[in-house]
Amino acid sequence: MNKRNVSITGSTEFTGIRIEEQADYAAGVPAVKIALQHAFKEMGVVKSMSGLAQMNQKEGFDCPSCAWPDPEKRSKIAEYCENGAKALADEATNKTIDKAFFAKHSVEEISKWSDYEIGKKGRLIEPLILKPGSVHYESISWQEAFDTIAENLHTLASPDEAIFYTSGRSSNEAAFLYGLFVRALGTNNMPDCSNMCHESSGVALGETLGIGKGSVKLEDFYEAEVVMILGQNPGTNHPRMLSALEKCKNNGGTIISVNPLEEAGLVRFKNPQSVNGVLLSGTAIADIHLQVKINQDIALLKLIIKKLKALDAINKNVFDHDFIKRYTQGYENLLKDLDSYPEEELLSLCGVNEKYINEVVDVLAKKNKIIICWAMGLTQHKNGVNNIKECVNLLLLKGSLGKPGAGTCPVRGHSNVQGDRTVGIMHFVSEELNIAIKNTFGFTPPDKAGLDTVHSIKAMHEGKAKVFMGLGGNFLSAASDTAYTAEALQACNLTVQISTKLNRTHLITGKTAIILPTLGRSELDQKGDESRSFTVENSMGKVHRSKGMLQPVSDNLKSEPEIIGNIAQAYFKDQHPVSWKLLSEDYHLMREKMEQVIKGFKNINDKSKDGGFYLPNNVRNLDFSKLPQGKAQFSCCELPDHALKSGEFMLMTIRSHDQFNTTIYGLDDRYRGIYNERRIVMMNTSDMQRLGLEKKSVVNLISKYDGKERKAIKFLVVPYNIPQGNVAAYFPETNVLVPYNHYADKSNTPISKSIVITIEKV
Ligand SMILES: Nc1nc2c(c(=O)[nH]1)N[C@H]1C(S)=C(S)[C@@H](COP(=O)(O)OP(=O)(O)OC[C@H]3O[C@@H](n4cnc5c(=O)[nH]c(N)nc54)[C@H](O)[C@@H]3O)O[C@H]1N2
Ligand SMILES: Nc1nc2c(c(=O)[nH]1)N[C@H]1C(S)=C(S)[C@@H](COP(=O)(O)OP(=O)(O)OC[C@H]3O[C@@H](n4cnc5c(=O)[nH]c(N)nc54)[C@H](O)[C@@H]3O)O[C@H]1N2
Ligand SMILES: [Mo]
Repeated sequence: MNKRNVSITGSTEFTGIRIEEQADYAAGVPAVKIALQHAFKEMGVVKSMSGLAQMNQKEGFDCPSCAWPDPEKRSKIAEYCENGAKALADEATNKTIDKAFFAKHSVEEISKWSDYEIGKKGRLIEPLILKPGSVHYESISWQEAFDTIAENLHTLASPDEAIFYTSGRSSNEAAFLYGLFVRALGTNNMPDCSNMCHESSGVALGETLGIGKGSVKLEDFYEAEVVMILGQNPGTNHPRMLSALEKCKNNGGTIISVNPLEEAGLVRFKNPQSVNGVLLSGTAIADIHLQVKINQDIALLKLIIKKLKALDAINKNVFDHDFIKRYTQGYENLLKDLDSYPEEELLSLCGVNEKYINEVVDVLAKKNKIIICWAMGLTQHKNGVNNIKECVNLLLLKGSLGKPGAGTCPVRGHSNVQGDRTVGIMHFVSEELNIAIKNTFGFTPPDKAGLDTVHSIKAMHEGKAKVFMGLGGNFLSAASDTAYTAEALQACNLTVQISTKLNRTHLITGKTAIILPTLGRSELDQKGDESRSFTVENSMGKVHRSKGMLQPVSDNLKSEPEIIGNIAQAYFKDQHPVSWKLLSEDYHLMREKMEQVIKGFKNINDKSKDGGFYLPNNVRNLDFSKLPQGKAQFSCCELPDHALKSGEFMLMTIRSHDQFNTTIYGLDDRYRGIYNERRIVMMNTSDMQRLGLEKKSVVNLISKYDGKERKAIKFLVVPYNIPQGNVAAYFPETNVLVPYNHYADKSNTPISKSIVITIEKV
C-alpha cells in the first residue's frame, strides 16, 4: 500500500453558511452578472469578452459544459448561459501552476485543501511526475513521460491489467484515437464517465427502442404539446434548455416536472435575452409539479398509466392503438402486469398529491406529441434501467415516437460524452466496430468485454489491474466509495492523468503518477500554419465542428490526440500497422479514417462544418427491425423495494449551482438559497423535529451496507421543501457513503441517488 499520508476528501471545515429563501426564478439579470464576474475574475475582461463571443457560434468552439444542442439560429450576442461562462472561466483562467508550485506544496499538503481551493489554483502547464516514495511532483520532459508510460505498460502480464478511463469532454478525434490505441494494446478496459451517468439510459433505450440515444431534435421542443421532465435540474445543469422550454410554453405546450425538489429553473425562467426576461416577470415554466419521493418514479408512472388505461377503456382514443399494433410488442403483458398493482399502493409509495396526478393524466389523455426528458434523478438507482423503460412504456402507449414534437430525451451530461461512445469509448464489444477497425487499420481488436467503472475499481483494488490512465476527469472523486476507490488507485504501479486542471485524482495516486497537461476546448490548437478543429456530438445526435480560439495558457501544452499518439508511438515504436504520430497530428486524416470505421460518419470532413449533421437514428424513422419481432418493446418493470426502517432516510447526492461535477466553481447554491457552504444536508422540517434537529445543526451521515459502515462527517442541516424521509446533499462530498458494490441492474451505474442513511447529531 501507498505510504503517502494524503486526505481523500480534503478539508471538512465549514465556510460560513447563509440560508435565504429559495429563488422563484432562474437566470435573469443576476445570471448575466454572475457569469461575467466569474469570467472577468479568471480571464480578465478582454479574454472573457472574446471567449464568450465565440462560444457555441458556428465558427467558434463548443461550450465545455453540458451537451445541450445549439439552436439553428444562434444569438449573435450571447449563445451561452451562466454555467457555460463559469465553465469557460474555469478552463481558460490565466492562473497557472508549475513545478515551483509543486516543489513548495507536497501532494500530502494539497490533499488537505478543499476541492474548491484545489481547483482555483490554475491550469497545469508542464508534464509532471510523482516518483515512488516522493510526495512532490517534479517536472519531466514529454518524451520521458511517454517512455515511462510505455515501459510500465510493457511490464504488464496482460493488457487487461491496464485501465483506460475517459471523461466526456474529449473530442471525437481524441476519443477515437484513444479507443484505437487501447484496442491495439489488446484490451477493452475502457470505463467512462457514462458508466456513472447515462448508462442506464443507453441500456434501457437500446433494449426497448434499438438505439441507446434519445430520439428528439431541438426543434421538437417547439412543437411538443407536453414535455415531462423527470429527475433533472435544467436551471443549473442545462440552462439553455430553459429557452427551448420557454418556446414550447409560448407555443401552447404544457410542462410537467417530476422531482422531489421544486427546482427554480422549472418554476420560472427569465430569459436574459428577452425584454420579458429582463424587465418583466419572465415565463412560468412547469405547469404541474409532481413532488415524487426519491426513486418512486416507477410507482408514479404506473399510476399515471393505469389511470390513462381506465380512460382508454371508455374512450378508446387515449392510447394510440394503431401505433401499438403496428410498432410494438408486449402490450397485453403490460396491461396484465399493471393489474397486479393496486392504485392506493402506488399512490402511497410515490407520495404525490392525487389531485396533481389527475391533472397530469387529463393532459396526457388528450395529447400525443409528448417528449419525456430525464437525467440523473432516474439513472442513478438500483432500478435505473427500469425507470427509463417505464418512461418508454408511456411514450409507446401514446404513440409519441417518430413524429415531430415527440420522443425520448435523455439529457446528457458532459459536452461530448455521447460522441465519445459513438466513436468507440466502451467497455463492451461491438463486433461491427471491430470488423471496421480490422478492415481500416489492419489489426484485430480484442473480442473479450472489458471492465466498466465499478469493475475497474474492484480490479485495481484486488491487484488485478496495475496501470490506470484517465483521459480527463477526476476518477477518485467522481466514482463511488471514495475510500475504496482511493485504495484501488493507490494499489496501482502507475496512474496517469491527461488533464487541464489539478484535481484530487492527481493526489491520490499509484506508486508513480504522471500528469500530462493538455489544451482546453477553448484554446487555439495550432500546428504549423493550421489552426486545427475537431468534432463533437451533442445530446441530440448532431455532430459538428469546434475550434478553439483563445491563446493557450502555455506553449508547452499538447492536444489530447497528440498526447495519445505519442504514448502509442512510445509503446509500439514502429512495430504496428497504425502510423500513430501521423494520425494524431492530422485530424483531417483521422476523420477520413473515422468515416471508414464509424457508422454515419461518411463525409464528416465536409458535413461537420457549418452547424453539422445528424447521425442516423432508427427511432426517428420508426425502424425497429433490430429488435425481437422487429418491434419496439413494452417492459414490465418491478417496483423498487425501499422499505426504510425507522430512523433511515433516502439520500440523493446532487449538484449545487456552483459546480461542474467535481469542479467546484464557488460555494453558493443560489437557486436553492444556500450560500457559502457545501457541507449541508437538505431535510424536511418534520423529520428535523423528529430527530431533534434545528436549522444549521451539525450532523454526520452514515450508510451501512453489507455490514460495513461508511460515514460522511460534519454537515449542516438545512430545512427544505423535500418529501419526508428524503434528504439531499452534494456530491462529491457524499461519495464516501456510496458502496462500490451497489449499482444499477444491467447498467452498473452507482446508486448515487438512493443511498439509505441514518443521521447522527454531533
Ligand atoms: N452547471 C453544471 N452543468 C452540468 C453538470 C454540473 O455539474 N454543473 N454536470 C453535467 C453532467 S455530467 C450531468 S450527468 C448532468 C446532470 O444533470 P442533473 O441530472 O440535472 O443533475 P443532478 O444535480 O444530479 O440532478 C438530479 C435532479 O434529479 C432530482 N432527483 C434525484 N433523485 C430523484 C428521483 O428519484 N426521482 C426524480 N424524479 N428526481 C430525482 C434531483 O432533485 C435533481 O433535481 O448535468 C451536466 N451539466
Ligand atoms: N455521488 C455522485 N457521484 C457522481 C454523480 C452524482 O450525481 N452523484 N454524477 C456522476 C456523473 S453524471 C459523472 S458524468 C461523473 C463525472 O466524472 P468525471 O468526468 O470523471 O469528472 P469531472 O469532474 O467532470 O472531471 C473534471 C476534470 O476533468 C479535467 N478536464 C476538464 N476539461 C478537460 C479537457 O478538455 N481535457 C482533459 N483531458 N481534461 C479535462 C480537469 O482536470 C477536471 O479536474 O461523476 C459521477 N459521480
Ligand atoms: Mo454525467
